[in-house]
Amino acid sequence: RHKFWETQPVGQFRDAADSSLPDGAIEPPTPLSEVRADPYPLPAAFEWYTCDLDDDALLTDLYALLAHNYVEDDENMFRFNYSPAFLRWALRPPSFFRAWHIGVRARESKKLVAFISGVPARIRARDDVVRMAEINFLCVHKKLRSKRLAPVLIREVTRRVHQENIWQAAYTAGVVLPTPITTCRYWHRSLNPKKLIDVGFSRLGPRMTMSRTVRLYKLPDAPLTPGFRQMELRDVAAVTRLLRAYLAKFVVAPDFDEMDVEHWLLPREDVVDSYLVESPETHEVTDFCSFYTLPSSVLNNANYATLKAAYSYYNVSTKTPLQQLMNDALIVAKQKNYDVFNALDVMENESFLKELKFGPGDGQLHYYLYNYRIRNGIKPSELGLVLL
Ligand code: NHW
Ligand code: EN5
Repeated sequence: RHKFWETQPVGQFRDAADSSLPDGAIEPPTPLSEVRADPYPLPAAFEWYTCDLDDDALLTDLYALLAHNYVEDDENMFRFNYSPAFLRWALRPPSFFRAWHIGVRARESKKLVAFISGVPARIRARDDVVRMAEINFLCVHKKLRSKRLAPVLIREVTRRVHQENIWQAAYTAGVVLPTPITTCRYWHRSLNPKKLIDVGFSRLGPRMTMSRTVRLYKLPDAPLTPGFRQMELRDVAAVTRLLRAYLAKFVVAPDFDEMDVEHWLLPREDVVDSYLVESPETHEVTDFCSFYTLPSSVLNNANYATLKAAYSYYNVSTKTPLQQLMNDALIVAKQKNYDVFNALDVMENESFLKELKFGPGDGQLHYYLYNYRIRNGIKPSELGLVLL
């Protein structure tokens, strides 16, 4: 069934019933001297190419590869369109490894035809903080599909991760592989319902007119919570404290320090937005919310080329009710001209999705760990990790 995945240290479907297997590493690390020293062989027409994201020309090529060949929805109506600035941000967190930005080029033309990446992260599973790689942006050009290139890319990134003495990884996918730790649902909150309907992202509900729909999704012009403002550099310590305390509640979550928070959560225009509530009396930071910007190309539509989507990232409420905080997030996203606000049913998101008029999408997101078993998996509400 899974000729490649059957050979890998991941939860195998056949072990699912066996609850005697312990949590933690599936196989032990091997001595670094035993990690294969040279890259896996590629078909002769191709070569490995370690990408330098400082290089604007490379970044443009990577952007184009993904814009034309990355993830689509099940009806091929939309395709993720990560911006160059987003890719730089996503791939260069604190202590990133350049060797983990792995391209494949055609030997002759030097055209970039495939890619896979990893970034380092500390991820906690129950009480075990583990150094992992977060693997993302696996992509093979449409013309080179089904030739078993993906397993070569995955083996090669694994080898380069092992060379850094890291033996675990986290990744998400829309497809089912052996074996998800949990399966999440995408939810969508219309901000610009007319455009969403025009491009086929959503449909006019039964017994609904366009004007009733527009009214249904209307939002105030400005956030409602007193003290709601953008996060700034001076807030990093306070936000780190809030977030660490909050993420401690989940079974699987990142172990963020101040450097991580500065990188992942300080606002960057059209990449990541973060807001907090500073108490007007005590000036204490009590609540936090964030979203990242990931547009999708609209395929085959005469009127629109892109959909501007915000994706819920990390949110923490200690004083402002989470629903009110997220309503303010919707309001600022609307102000900034996003068409839709997306969220997964992770963390405590279930508590506001229906109330704030999110509807379930047709897509799922499966979460995976490599070489780390979590017996019986977890529920989406026990997951405190959002990958880009
Ligand atoms: S998920 C997004 C993945 N990208 C896309 O969907 C873009 C559009 N599709 C493509 O570019 C986020 C191709 O279809 C891809 C497959 C490249 C997906 N993950 O080359 P073949 C991520 O980036 C398996 C893992 O012939 P292809 C996360 C498939 O099950 N495996 O297929 C990435 C089969 O194996 P099997 C996937 O269509 C996580 C084999 O690939 C997969 O031309 C990576 C077929 O290969 C997927 N999304 O190319 C794992 N899709 O055993 C990281 C298919 O079933 C693991 N496959 O026969 C950890 C590594 C680090 C460890 C460190 C200790
Ligand atoms: C991880 N880094 O399927 C990336 N998106 O629901 C890899 N559907 O946008 C994994 N099909 O439901 C990515 N509209 C896996 C996801 C791939 C992309 C994907 C889904 C998620 C999506 C939309 C459009 C569907 C178009 C036809 C959808 C309904 C919205 C509606 C709004 C009003 C209230 C009810 C719901």
